[in-house]
Amino acid sequence: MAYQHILFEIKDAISVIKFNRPKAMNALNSELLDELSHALDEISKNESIKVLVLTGTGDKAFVAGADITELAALNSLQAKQFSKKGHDTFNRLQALPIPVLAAVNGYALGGGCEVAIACDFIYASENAMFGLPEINLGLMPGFGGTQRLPRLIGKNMAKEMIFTGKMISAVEAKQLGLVNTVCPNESLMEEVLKTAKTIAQKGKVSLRTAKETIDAGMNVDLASGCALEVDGFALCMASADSKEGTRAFLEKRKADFKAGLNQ
Ligand code: CO8
Repeated sequence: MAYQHILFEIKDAISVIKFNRPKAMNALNSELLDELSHALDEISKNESIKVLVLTGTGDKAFVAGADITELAALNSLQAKQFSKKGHDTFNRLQALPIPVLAAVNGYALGGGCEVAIACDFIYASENAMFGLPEINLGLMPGFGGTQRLPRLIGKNMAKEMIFTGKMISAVEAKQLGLVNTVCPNESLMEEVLKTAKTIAQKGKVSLRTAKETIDAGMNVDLASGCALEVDGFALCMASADSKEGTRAFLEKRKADFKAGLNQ
């Protein structure tokens, strides 16, 4: 597929997807969501990719939301379909069997904030701003914000952000646990890629199983979550990665995790 609205690169086991509609602050239109979905298909099929990074082109916006020009022309049924398309895409992003990191390099508003919080964690530049301003349009979040944000920062802080539509800075977002690390604007990608490279050196089976166990565990009670961990741990023990990792420790050398998922 020839991509018009995203840039999609793969280098050294790390894939970077850049939202690329700079004239519209990288706003998400239907075509962009289709392209993102297609890129996620490619990533799922490519065993060599171990980490995905999402960011925006330019230095002003990660993504400034759903495309309001497209949104304004929709009737209720079409809006439902558009919302469903966003949910399907972001659910697939969240369920990717590899870690997904958001490098938020400016405005992450509405659908932009929602795509960032569907990632495994967020690094933000100092000039990043987060918000769910749909209330200012007479709307409410429609790409997962009412569900993922309260789970991430707690119900009451999420309600304040959603009811007021106010933006918060990267530093405030870090204080809320929305962002892991705030970086100088010019070194954001360097910092994210450094972390992505560290993760890419780990075993694919243990990364996938840890991600699945954490995410599934968040939706169940503690005892059920712990039971998931017991099974996940046993699955990791059956992998060639665990043989390599434990042998490398005993031989006092660095582990070399080469095995793919089909070992
Ligand atoms: N959609 C379309 N175009 C946009 C968007 C957007 N979300 N955001 C910015 N743009 C465009 C502007 O219209 C402008 O275009 P032009 O140059 O042709 O006039 C260009 O980008 C630059 O924007 P500004 O001149 O406004 O730049 P500023 O630096 O002054 O302001 C802001 C930047 C603060 C990001 C400002 O543009 C803004 O507030 N944007 C809208 C933010 C917003 O409300 N986002 C939420 C959108 S709704 C949403 O995300 C719902 C998701 C769920 C949908 C469910 C499906 C039904």
